[in-house]
Amino acid sequence: MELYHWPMSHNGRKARALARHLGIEVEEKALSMQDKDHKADAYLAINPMGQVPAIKDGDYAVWEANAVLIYLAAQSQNDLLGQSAQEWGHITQWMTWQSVELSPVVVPLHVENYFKRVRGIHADETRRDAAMEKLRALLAVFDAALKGKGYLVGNRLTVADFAVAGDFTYAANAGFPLSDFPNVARWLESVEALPAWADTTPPQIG
Ligand SMILES: N[C@@H](CCC(=O)N[C@@H](CS)C(=O)NCC(=O)O)C(=O)O
Repeated sequence: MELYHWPMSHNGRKARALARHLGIEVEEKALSMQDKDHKADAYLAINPMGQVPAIKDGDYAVWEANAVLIYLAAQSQNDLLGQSAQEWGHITQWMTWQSVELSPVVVPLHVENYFKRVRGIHADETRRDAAMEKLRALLAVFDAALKGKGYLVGNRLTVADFAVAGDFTYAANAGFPLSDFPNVARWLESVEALPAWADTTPPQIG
């Protein structure tokens, strides 16, 4: 099984971390974004969206990071996919929340607060402030959901934690206000303590 990623990619990171956490033998294939490997025909045949991560397993391919997580978790007997209809509902809820609500807010903050800063480019303050306001609203919801809980669903690690934690990969670099959301900060510390999470920390830039 091949797992296509890019070392800086927070979406690729969560797939790499889950594969390592489960001890699944995957061949990690690092693409070069600079060389536009992700837009080359050979890769578009695997993921026509031209994004990472994606998995190729024989003739089978799957892309969209959260779908990749489900495919990886389903490779072995474990309880990362939930143990009941209720857990599966909540796992899907948080994975969808990450993809539809959180990710569109996190990406502009990566750009404005981190990637532009290390390149010496001025941030677009209007874009940054709008994203930060939305992030605060989302973190308030997330923090309330984590009150009194170690993990998001069933009080144990599931694919939902991997799915959402990917978006916190650059939380410090991009200035996420985690000190105002103590349950989120505590949850993130638990995920960051996983050896597989630490092993997939992206290279620091700037
Ligand atoms: N919704 C997709 C987003 C994937 C995504 O945007 N990946 C970034 C890297 S973090 C990428 O490949 N960007 C290159 C591009 O969009 O051209 C997922 O969750 O897999």
